[in-house]
Amino acid sequence: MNDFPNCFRALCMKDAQVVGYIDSGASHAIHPQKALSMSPKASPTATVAPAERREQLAASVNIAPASMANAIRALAMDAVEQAKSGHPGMPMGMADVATVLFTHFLKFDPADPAWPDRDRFVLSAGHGSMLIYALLYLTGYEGMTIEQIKRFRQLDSITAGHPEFGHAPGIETTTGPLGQGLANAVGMAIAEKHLAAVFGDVVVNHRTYVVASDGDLMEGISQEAIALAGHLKLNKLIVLFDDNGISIDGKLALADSVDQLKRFEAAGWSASRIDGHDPAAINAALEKAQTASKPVLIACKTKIGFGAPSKQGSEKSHGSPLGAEEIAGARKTLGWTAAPFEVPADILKAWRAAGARSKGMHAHWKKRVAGLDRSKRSEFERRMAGDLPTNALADAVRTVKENLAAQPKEIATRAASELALESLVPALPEMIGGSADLTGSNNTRIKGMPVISSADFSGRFIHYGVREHGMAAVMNGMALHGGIIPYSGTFLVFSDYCRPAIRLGALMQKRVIHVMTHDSIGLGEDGPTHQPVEHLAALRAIPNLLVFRPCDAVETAECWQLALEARNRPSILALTRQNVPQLRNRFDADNICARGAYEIAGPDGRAEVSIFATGSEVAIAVGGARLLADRGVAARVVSVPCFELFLEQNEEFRRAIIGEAMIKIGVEAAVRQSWDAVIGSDGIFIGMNSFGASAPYKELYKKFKITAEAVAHAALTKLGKM
Ligand SMILES: Cc1ncc(C[n+]2csc(CCOP(=O)(O)OP(=O)(O)O)c2C)c(N)n1
Repeated sequence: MNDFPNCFRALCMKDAQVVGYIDSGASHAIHPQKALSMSPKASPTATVAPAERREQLAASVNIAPASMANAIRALAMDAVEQAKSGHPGMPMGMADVATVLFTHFLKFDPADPAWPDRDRFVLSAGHGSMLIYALLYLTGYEGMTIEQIKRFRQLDSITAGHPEFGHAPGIETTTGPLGQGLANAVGMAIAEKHLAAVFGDVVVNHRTYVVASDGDLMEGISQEAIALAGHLKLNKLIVLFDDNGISIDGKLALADSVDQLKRFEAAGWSASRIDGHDPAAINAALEKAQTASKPVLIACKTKIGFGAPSKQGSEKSHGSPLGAEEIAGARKTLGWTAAPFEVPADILKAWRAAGARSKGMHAHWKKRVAGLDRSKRSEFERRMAGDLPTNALADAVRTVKENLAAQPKEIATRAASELALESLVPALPEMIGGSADLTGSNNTRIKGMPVISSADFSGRFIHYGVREHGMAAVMNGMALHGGIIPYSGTFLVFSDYCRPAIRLGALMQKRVIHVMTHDSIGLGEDGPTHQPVEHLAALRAIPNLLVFRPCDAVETAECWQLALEARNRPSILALTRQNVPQLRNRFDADNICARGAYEIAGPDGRAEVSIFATGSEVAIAVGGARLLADRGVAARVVSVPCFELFLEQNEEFRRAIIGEAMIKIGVEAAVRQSWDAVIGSDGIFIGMNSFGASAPYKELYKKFKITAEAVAHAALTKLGKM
């Protein structure tokens, strides 16, 4: 282990034989054979990175990698001990792998954690959070101070129990729910390929590295992510598997006997196994991965809790403090004499040098960006900043609404969504669509929309396959990467299959748009397995998620606009399979859905009854109001396309919308839960309280008594007029 620096020096000397050339005023070096094989299209800068990395290695490494890794181990032990909770075993086991990655391969600049062309590092095994906190501290990220490490898992520290995106610089995604990070990384790798295809590898050329554990690989979502990555040949995705054979219950063999190498190979990956405590082997595997033509799995055989005298290799080091005695023993075994939370100056210096490794590359990258054609540069910068193109969205929505005012359409809201997309997709090049094998049903692919494939990543649409959970997490990854607004489709009933990823998207405040069609019993014949009943309520329960259920084609366009403008939250667009009438026939320049609810129909004078409805049930509510009018009862109808936006409005607005009618009725072909906030606990609710049934949809509405007649009947009964 200790002779690793020498092995590295040997590598560097080998690199002395490379050829040099000039690019953007910067001198780089590449292997002669690579220079020969480069296609005219490929930028020379695309292949230069490994050589640059090796060059920089010599400067930074004069401390044995084992000592650098021990700094991670000591910080992990000390922080978990001080917090009296946490997971020391994983950081101690993966310290050697992380050391080689961060000191020799990872392209990153602690001074600019948001550098768009940095390599992404995803700690999918988020319980090992002290691994990333230690790395961020050691490599010199501002803000990740030793004080923060000492305050691991304490209120208001940036060192939360599991890594949280946005809390500390250098954390690319929130992890903890196993499997999610791995799937996010697939999204990041797709984003990289797409943006490189659009803007060129002169400015977009980075890798995505993942540390994943047994738990990550046991989770079902990992299969979805791995299969998609293999299919798309994401060769810049490198998974470092912490192959320690231990999980919480004990030996992995208790529950799992999958041959992971074969599994990954079967999915189209390149897979190998190495000794995860041997820096030379780690280095060789990572070096090989730089030129892979497929995604790469490196199974790193490690010992959980490496160095702990009695707990190494045992689940006892997984998720609790080691204890003073064990820590003292580990310090002895590792030869670590520094006091708790102290890193010897020479070791810290070597780490800081590793943190400065990519500064030259960063500077060269900036020059290359500056050298871009002006409009391309500003477009690249706009997209990476997440800004929408000026006026493009408003103009696109305006066009759709003007057309609908001129020529009203009685269509399903899923078809209205396609209509909106026909204007939005060309106007917003950052939109990348998709579907989990329901493209024709979700209407998420407009005519002529090119598909992303392993041969061509410049497309705009992803066939995710039947992989809803993976799809939702991949979209989070694309949004986290930046430069892309992902949207995709499935049936609303399958939002359950996406829920963990939707929740994390909301927690991370990412703009991800989930088109979910077939949003009620209105889907008809497919029956109760496909008819969402509790799903709207369940989605509305997720904080920071916007759940839109537009009632017609105009509302659908407006809800699309709101979802796209919501920079810091994901959205659900719940859309019908069945046709609905266009209720908004007058052109409104304003986005009437923006405040979540509005009166869509009402009497001239005071209303005795207020009927609130969403989606396809708004037309039913309007029908109910008409029947009431026939009986001399004045009723108003309020469309509520988005509960969350409505409930955020000030009290005055909410009061005005809720109105003063004594009788309040809610209509939605779903369960009542979430409706009391609008109609009050004494309001009348017309909806579902059981699963649906298989039949033509009009019959189902009658069977479940979600009809204009039922609305009128309920109001008249309450008024004593029946
Ligand atoms: C989806 C999900 N289920 C369960 C857990 C709780 N949990 C945390 S770590 C872990 C498994 C630990 O085994 P492994 O992934 O091999 O990590 P190691 O023990 O090697 O650190 C579990 C079940 C979780 N974080 N996420």
